[in-house]
Amino acid sequence: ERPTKKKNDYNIDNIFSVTLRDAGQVAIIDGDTKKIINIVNTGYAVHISRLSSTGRYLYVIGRDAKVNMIDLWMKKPENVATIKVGLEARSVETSKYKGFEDKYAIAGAYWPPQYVVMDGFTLEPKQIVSTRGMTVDTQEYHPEPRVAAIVASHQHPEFIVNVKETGKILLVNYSDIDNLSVTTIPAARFLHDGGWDSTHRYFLTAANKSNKIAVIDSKDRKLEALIDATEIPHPGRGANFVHPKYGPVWATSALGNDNITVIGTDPSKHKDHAWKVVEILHGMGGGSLFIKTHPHSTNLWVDAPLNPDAKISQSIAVFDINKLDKGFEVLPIAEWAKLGEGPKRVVQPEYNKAGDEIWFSVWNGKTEESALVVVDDNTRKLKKVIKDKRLVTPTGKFNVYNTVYDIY
Ligand code: DHE
Repeated sequence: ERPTKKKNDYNIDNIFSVTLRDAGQVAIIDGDTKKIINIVNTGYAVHISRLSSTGRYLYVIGRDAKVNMIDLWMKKPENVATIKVGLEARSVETSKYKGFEDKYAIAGAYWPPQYVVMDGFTLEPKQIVSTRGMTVDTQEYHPEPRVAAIVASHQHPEFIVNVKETGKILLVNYSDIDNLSVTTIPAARFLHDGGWDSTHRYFLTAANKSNKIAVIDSKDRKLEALIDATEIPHPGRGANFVHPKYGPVWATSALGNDNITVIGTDPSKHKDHAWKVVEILHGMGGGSLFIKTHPHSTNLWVDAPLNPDAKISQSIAVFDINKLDKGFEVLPIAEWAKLGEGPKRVVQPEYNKAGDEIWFSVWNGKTEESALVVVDDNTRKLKKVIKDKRLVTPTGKFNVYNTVYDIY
């Protein structure tokens, strides 16, 4: 009964899926009008959203390992399929390689330790694969290595799967789903989150408690580098920009200190700087989770929602990429939202499709008022506060276009 053509007038490319963590829902928001299109029920303590490669289907994962598939072509986007892939999970992704658009989805579980490759249209499980095995360094058996970040390769029909406790990165080739072939790349223990470099060839991912960034060459299917980064790097998907001195770079912030580690990513034209820490910037403080910029912007935004100082956790730092030595400006995002009591953590910057505005969640307690704050990227001035009693504990936000095309 799914529509055969788009049944609504929404500009799907600029829709945002917003995690409503403690409600177990996502808010589908029209990025042009800033109006809520629908609130869709999802899994418990819902975590992240990813799009199918055509942008039509939205996949959401709950911490209870429930995957919800939402059809953005419907008059009012709603769930069209759902499955539980285990008891606890954090990650979901879709096939993006040419010829496999919208064909497969994958979810990674914390418990049981496994990943599940599914039919992208029905969520029917095609392969359930255990991640149990030996650790990368001591070669000891680990009974419950959790699946952390998963990204879809643009170079081969593969999913790139981080197995946290064993420290191994799996390239799961879905070209022949019945005879699955998996390349195992040793990296470092405690793999967590990560993202692509600007060319979408290299995947940079944090082995967070090892204080390392692993770089995977997804084209040649090998480990390109292991780079030191303190203290507990936490990139989200990281931020790509052209450094005035070092050329193309990718950056991560950290949980344990104020470091923003900047790594050269261009082995062809800036060979000397490739896979080296070219600069360490200093942000507002530790407790940072996410960092973001956009190819059309010269701003680099760094949050710090887990910093113990409320002045810091309720603000955002913004650097000018062309004047990094000048330090950062602090914008009091939570204050702009004019909310009542509560922790009001400012978390996860996300751009609109055009790259001219940036959205922040002001993440308050479950019974307190939260908000989304939209800032004009050019002027760094407040553009809009989105408030609605249905916006309970907003955290992650995923713009359709930027998520489909891995723009960050
Ligand atoms: Fe996340 C991404 C795991 C707590 C918000 N988080 C991820 C990813 C993993 C992960 C493995 C990468 C997924 C991918 O790319 O495929 N997160 C965990 C945890 O294990 C942890 C530390 C504890 C837990 O019990 O879940 C945890 N995460 C949180 C939060 O408390 C956050 C801040 C708020 C919330 O909504 O729960 C949170 N995590 C996020 C967000 C992303 C994420 C917004 C995606 C960021 C992006 O821009 O890609």
